[in-house]
Amino acid sequence: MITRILLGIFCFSVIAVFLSACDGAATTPNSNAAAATNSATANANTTADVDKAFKVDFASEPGSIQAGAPVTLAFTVKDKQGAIVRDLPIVHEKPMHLLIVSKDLAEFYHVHPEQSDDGSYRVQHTFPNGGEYKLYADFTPKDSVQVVEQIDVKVGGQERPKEPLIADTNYTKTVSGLKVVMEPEGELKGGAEVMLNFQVFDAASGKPATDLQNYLGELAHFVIISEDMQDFVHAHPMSKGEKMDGMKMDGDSGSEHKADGHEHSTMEGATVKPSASEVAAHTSFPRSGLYKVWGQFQRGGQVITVPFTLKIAEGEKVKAANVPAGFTQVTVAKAGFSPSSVNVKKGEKVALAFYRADAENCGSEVVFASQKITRKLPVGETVLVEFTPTGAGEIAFACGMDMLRGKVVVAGM
Ligand SMILES: [Cu+2]
Repeated sequence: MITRILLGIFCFSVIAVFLSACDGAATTPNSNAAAATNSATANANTTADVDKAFKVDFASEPGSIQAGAPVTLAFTVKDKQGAIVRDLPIVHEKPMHLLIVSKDLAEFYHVHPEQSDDGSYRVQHTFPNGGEYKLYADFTPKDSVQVVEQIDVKVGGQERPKEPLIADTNYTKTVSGLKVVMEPEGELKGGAEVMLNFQVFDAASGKPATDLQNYLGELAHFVIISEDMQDFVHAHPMSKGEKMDGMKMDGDSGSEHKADGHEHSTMEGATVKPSASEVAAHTSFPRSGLYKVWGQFQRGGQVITVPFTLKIAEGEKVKAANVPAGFTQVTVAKAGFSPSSVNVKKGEKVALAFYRADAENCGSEVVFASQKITRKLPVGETVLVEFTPTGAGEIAFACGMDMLRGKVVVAGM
């Protein structure tokens, strides 16, 4: 069965001295946004009432999954008309990313289904234990935002005792010789934007680890899941020098993710530069409660998964929209601008009241390029934009990252 999707948003950045000339690589989480946009996937749609543009039929072979026995997990992506969606664009080197997580968040697997002749995406997996698991199938259909489908599965066989989820009091973890120190910057509270800084060290020498390899085209991958498993984020670092407000995303649907976007990555014949030993993730946790964060790094050909558990405090109540008479409210959320198209008559003033209810999207700015209007959109503030169009036609607006898009349609007469 497919459950409701709820995602957070991520804008990731790598801040590291050694990292140069990266050209942007932040993919964000997402989910079933109804609107097909060809913007990058920075925004997740969390509302359950949005029509799904895509659905996923899941099947396992054999049908009953047993602990210790290999099983094939098959995902068939279908569009609104029920037609099978083939040849999903490659994002982070794969057409589909599958995260398999046990209900207690203790087990975590990141695997990659591949397309088979019938159009389904399949991967073999062996669940080590019986019990309940959740599958997150993460893919980005052509001309769509990123989609994350959540699927619950029950695995038969011996169950292990549940591991309690306990918030870390110490953010230093050592896994497979890699010491990772996480330092959150900003308050860990629901809806607030926070920077998660990660420093990596060689555990044996204590020196910064500068021999990280690109894993799926990135220096690090982060998956963040809430205690109730509803919020899911699959995020990647962004390049140095690009800030959240002005960053360009390279996740444009249809475009292949650049595996060699980082200069330190392995270029044939070139000297491999040291990798960055610091990675930063700009994100926000949608709600209060416990979240598990898995950082994935690759070193010496081995993928190292480092888990953290964070306690997110209750956030502040966000002010409601305050729309003056005569203004049309345009809400900025993960699914984009709503409404995304506003009609006016020629000669009439355009009066829009932009309102961003949460930080779970990257829409921190609205830009009307043709009008030379740029406005910051702080969470909970109602921001008014007024201008009088000079002629008929469409006037586009977008978020600062050009991922969320909308338009004003000026009728001829
Ligand atoms: Cu993946």
